[in-house]
Amino acid sequence: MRVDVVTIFPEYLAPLRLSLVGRAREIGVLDLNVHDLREWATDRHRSVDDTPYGGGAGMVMRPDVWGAALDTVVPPGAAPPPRLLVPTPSGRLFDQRVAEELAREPWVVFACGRYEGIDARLVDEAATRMPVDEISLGDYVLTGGDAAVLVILEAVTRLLPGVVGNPESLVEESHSQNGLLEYPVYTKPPSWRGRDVPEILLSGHHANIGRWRRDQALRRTARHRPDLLGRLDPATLDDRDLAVLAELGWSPAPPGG
Ligand code: JCZ
Repeated sequence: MRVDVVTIFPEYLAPLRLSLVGRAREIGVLDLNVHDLREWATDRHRSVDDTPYGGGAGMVMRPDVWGAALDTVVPPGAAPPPRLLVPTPSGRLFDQRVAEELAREPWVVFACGRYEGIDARLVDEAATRMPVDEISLGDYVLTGGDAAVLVILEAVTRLLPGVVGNPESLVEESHSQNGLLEYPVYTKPPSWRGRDVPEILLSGHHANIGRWRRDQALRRTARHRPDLLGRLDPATLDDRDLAVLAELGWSPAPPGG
């Protein structure tokens, strides 16, 4: 997978040399190129922003500088074109489904804004030449797109072939992507500061352990993410699930909504 990132803070992406993303680059499954937007600035001060039309606080990134950058990174006529991702709090929510979708792309370009964001014409014009997604990590405000790119790239890179040392963990993870939060995990020592590992996990009884873990996942989901319970397919819930959920005061929606 080829990835280009355009930013005014190329150093912000330095952690991408480390850890899992670093390994992905070493083994050649990720070709990551970081570009300094100011290379496409044309004035003496290398400025990339200006005051907003219509007034208001802060500065807006200029479409002409961004347009020149994208023309270089994505030469007109590049076929097939890359997917352009623009982090913004007003974008489509990033989640594991989007990560899996992106992991199948051969080429992704990130446009990292700062200040009050990028002139809206940039996305409109780019969309005439390539698929564009404005993408949000969630309902909170960052100072720029760079931290979002770090997060998105980590989530995507670990899905690329050969990056995660033990591919079984990806398989297990996709099994556990049953719409519930993860069950709690434990390791040695068996007793720590007066707290014992739940006895059932030491029992070696795998069916009971599986059931206990599912109960825990249901309880955690009800507590932290009740919105996810509403999205479960009732056909995936067995009698024991329904009993656990009923105890928590939750019952599935009747079919047909
Ligand atoms: C550019 N401010 C880009 C994205 N989920 C999320 N929160 N905040 C952002 C974001 C904020 C930004 C820019 C200027 C992304």
